[in-house]
Amino acid sequence: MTLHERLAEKIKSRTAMAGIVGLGYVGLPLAMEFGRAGFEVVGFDVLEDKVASLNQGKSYIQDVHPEVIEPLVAHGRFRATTDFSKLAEMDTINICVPTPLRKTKDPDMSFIVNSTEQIAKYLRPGTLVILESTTYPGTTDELVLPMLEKSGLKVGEDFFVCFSPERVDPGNVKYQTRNIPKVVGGITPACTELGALFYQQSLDTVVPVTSTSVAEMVKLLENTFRMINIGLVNELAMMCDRMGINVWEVIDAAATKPFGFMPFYPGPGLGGHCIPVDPFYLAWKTRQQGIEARFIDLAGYINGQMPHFVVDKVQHALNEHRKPLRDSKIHVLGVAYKKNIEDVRESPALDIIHVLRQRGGVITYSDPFVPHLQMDGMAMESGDVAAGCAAADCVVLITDHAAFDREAILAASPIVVDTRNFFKGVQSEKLFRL
Ligand code: SAJ
Repeated sequence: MTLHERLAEKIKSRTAMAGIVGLGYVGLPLAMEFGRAGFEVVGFDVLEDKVASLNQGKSYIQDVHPEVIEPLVAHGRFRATTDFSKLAEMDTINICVPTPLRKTKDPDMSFIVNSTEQIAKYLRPGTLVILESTTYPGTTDELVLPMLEKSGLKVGEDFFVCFSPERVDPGNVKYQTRNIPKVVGGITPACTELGALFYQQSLDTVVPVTSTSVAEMVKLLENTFRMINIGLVNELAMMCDRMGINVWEVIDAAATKPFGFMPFYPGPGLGGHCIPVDPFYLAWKTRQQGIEARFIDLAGYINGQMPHFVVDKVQHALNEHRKPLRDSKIHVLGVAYKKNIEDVRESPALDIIHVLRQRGGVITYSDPFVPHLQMDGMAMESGDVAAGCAAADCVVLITDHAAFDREAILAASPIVVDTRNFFKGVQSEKLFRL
């Protein structure tokens, strides 16, 4: 029996030991799906406290509920460790670590490199390694594979390597890890076959593609598509503002077109750790090939302008009420990067607060998902919505959390700048829309 056949048998019988490196919003839900499918799963992370809480059956990921993780831990189906030597016992290893951008918009590959170094140290014949972290096309072939081949093992025969993009949408109740189609591409056909077979044991739909680069590019197309279309509607919003046209009404009416159109909406800027980041992995790589990713650069510029556009809108609203921005009290509603979640990474609210302060604004905020906010060396606490609005000279709604009460906010506020069309259909002198 070849190593390929033996691994296939272990996967089909679910006796393969499944390792996951990186237990965040991607790795932990994946570990749960592998565990629920019957695999014994070992999660690897560098953070002791995360490992300790997971081994007590506690989850720190909003989409992983106690009733899922507790039984898996209790029945020994899932355990977490900081001991990377245990990688030597794994038959499959998924790498689910962050791929941030540096301030220079260059990729920070350190998490992938450190994880791969650990895997290379303990790599055994017959192991399947799958990179899931979003990255530039070529990473798996050019960076990960050479590090693993230092072991002397031959890919496609002794061990197997794939790339499979993560498509986790935190907080999305309809689409969770199990029912989101999973694209997977291997270094060799045997790698792709084993990668697809592995995911087929736990996930509803698997989409094999012919190479790791195709799989890497699929993810970048998905998120670049979003980022550029958001940039388009943000530019449209600035045009409509100048022409006195309600951009929200324009988009809603355009969205009635039953084919060939997909609505995107203007906003205060682009937040999160995917959309503002992923396209610049592609831009960085194509620049090395002598191709400028002009759509990406332009959309990045436009999206980056939105926080300033919002601050100008606040200044205009105050001006209409004969108030300078300097020393005015501004109450910010919502600081998370999108509604109904607690993540503030890359949130445009942080940029807006920073610029408002630079222009002399005195800032308070309310966000039911973000009780504390630390920025510019200052610690802020989320305050009561009605009280914050009533005490302010101007309220600016940045994140349209469902928990916010439209009527109560409008009643309490002297002026409201609405960056999300949260007050759709409401007519009021107090309201200023993007
Ligand atoms: N945004 C707009 N206008 C829009 C849509 C989004 O301004 O029309 C803003 C959001 O407010 C946010 C940022 O863009 O600040 C990103 O929003 P997002 O809806 O794209 O949410 P993310 O960052 O959580 O993106 C994730 C991505 N998932 C993965 O990468 C696996 C993305 O591919 C999904 O399409 C997206 O969730 C989703 O659809 O929710």
